[in-house]
Amino acid sequence: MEKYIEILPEIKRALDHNQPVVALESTIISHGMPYPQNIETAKRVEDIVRENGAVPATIGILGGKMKVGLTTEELEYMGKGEDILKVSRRDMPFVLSRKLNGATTVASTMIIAALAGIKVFVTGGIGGVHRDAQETFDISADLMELAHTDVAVVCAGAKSILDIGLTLEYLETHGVPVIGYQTDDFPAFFTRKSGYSVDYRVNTPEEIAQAMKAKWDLKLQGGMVIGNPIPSEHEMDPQLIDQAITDALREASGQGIKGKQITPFLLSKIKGITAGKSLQSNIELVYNNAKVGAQIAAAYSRL
Ligand code: PSU
Ligand code: MN
Repeated sequence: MEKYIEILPEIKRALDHNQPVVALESTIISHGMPYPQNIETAKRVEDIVRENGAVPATIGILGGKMKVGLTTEELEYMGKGEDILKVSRRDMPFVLSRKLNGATTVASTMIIAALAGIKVFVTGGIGGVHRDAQETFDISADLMELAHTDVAVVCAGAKSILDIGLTLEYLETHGVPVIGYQTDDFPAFFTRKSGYSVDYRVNTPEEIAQAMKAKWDLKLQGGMVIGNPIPSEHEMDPQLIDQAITDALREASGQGIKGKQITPFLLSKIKGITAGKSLQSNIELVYNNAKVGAQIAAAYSRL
């Protein structure tokens, strides 16, 4: 395994001593946000994780090695480099064997976090079932990973570029619990409510940690989705964001954008249409997730 994975000493030490560690993904840095806000955000997220009592572990692949924890130079390269592939589960064997560079999605970050022994992972939003999946079969590998890999994912729900109802159905089929952190409504990323209920509302990090422990004590394989709504003051106007999403989807279909390109394409279009407001909301919701994720990791390590 040493051939493939490199864990920063500080993170290794924390894991060896059962201290809280929070995994962070890198696709959000390389393909989800523009430079330089991507790097500023990634650094601030790490600080917030620390301020809330956990050690941050930003995950990515450089020179064919899975990195658990990135140095400042590596993190900056993730945000600037032109040769950073978007890497999900199916891409990992080749990015490793060809010694390439890659940003990890929710799916591949979960795989690497699990290999390192990290139980909590913070991101912005998970991938899901796309709106026209009946025809395109476009269902993110993130969902399958949540079915199989034992990592809890803190997110602000799923964006309505996806079909949120079908995404929740898929998670139910695969036995993935969907939790609302201090909410009954599954959050819709830019907005606090999607109109779909969560399976369980949980109000404290301690209670989430206890449910994680019960799940894995029982060997109920797989992850958990913790939906943490964007703070109200950073929420977007639902009509504005809906219109932006509709326009972006129309443009994507007009240009024949498909597969792994679709999410980055839509995010960048939506940012343009909303004059940057969506990016600001995106950044704020990740900060909020970092805080809650660190608190959950801290509670889990106390059990
Ligand atoms: N949602 C965002 N920003 C992102 C992503 C999702 O708001 O950057 C990324 C995550 O890394 C997620 C991935 O795992 O997109 C899903 O891509 P796909 O649908 O191609 O599996
Ligand atoms: Mn897809």
